[in-house]
Parts: sequence; structure tokens; C-alpha cells
Amino acid sequence: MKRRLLLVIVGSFLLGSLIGVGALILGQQTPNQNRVITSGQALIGGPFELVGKDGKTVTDNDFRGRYMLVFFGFTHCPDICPAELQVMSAALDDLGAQADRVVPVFITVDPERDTPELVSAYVANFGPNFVGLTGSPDAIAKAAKAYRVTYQKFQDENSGENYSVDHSALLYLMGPNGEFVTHFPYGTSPEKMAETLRRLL
Ligand SMILES: [Cu+2]
Repeated sequence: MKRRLLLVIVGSFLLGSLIGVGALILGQQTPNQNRVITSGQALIGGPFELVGKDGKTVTDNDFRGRYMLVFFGFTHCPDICPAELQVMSAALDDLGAQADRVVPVFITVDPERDTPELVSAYVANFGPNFVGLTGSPDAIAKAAKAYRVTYQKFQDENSGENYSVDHSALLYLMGPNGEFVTHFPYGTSPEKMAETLRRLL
């Protein structure tokens, strides 16, 4: 538990620094928060081909024209994932009609256990429009790498399951053309998230 939280904090800090440095390098850092980085090399995100409800192939292209709130995790996660999905759900409720333009997407980092059925049923607990994705271990690794998400299995002696997964806990807002817009560090409140979304959408 301590180890996981530390990973999340360190991961959030490192990613925040990476984004800051990247934005400086690109010369795109501007006081105008509505401005979206559309030129230069995308730091976060990219194409993916995964598996959704009923085993249907889902790619990043399926979300064009809408914003994606993307979070990586796993359905057996005892704390961080349910908490973050709850925050996403509450923030989208708070957002009202504007939320129609946002698709909350949960991508598993535990493809061996998280079948399409399991991941879809899991995200349905947080709202009817949540999309849960899984895929082959290779496809998941590729998607995670594109989103700068790290994850690692470990033996969890306190868990009934035979393993748990450490993972970064970053939430990304991706724009209608698949471009990175912003990220929300773990611990962002639903109110703060809704306020930021209201401003950026
Ligand atoms: Cu988790």
C-alpha cells in the first residue's frame, strides 16, 4: 500500500516534470490555458488497437470528434482505480450537458485477468458511458508506453489474489483529434476536474 502510493506520487511528479519540460522544449508553454499543443511531436498518446465490449475491436480512431478521459488500471485494484473512476464519474456528473463530449476510457494493465466481459462490467459500475478496454499483453504494453504509463506485477501477500499490479495513476484528457490536452494528477477533486474540463472543452 505504501509502496503503491509512493509509486503514484513519484510517477505523477516525474510525468508533471516531463510535460513541463516537453512544453518548454516545444516553446508552447503559454498563459492561455485553452491553447492545445497541436504542433510538434506528441508527448502523450498515440494509436492503439484494443478490445472492448463483446470482444469488439476498438481503436483510437473510434473516439475522433470527442474528448477522451483516459485512465490505466486493473479491475482487481483495491484502492486507486475505484477511487479515480469514482472521481471521473463525479466530475462528469458535475459537468452536466458538456459531458456528452467526453468519453471516459479505462484501459487495463492486467490483460491476463481482465477479459472484455470483466472490464466492461467493471466500468459500468461508474457510469453507462464508460468504456473499458483490454487486449493482448503486447497491445496493452504498446498503449501504456504511448501514454507513458508504467505497470508491474508483484506478489501481494495481503491479497486473496495471487498477484497485484503497481501502476501509474495519471488521468489524461485527449482532444477530438487524439491530441494530448492535459493531465490530472491522482488526488484531483471532482470539483476541480469539472472546473478544468469546463474551461478546456
Ligand atoms: Cu489501480
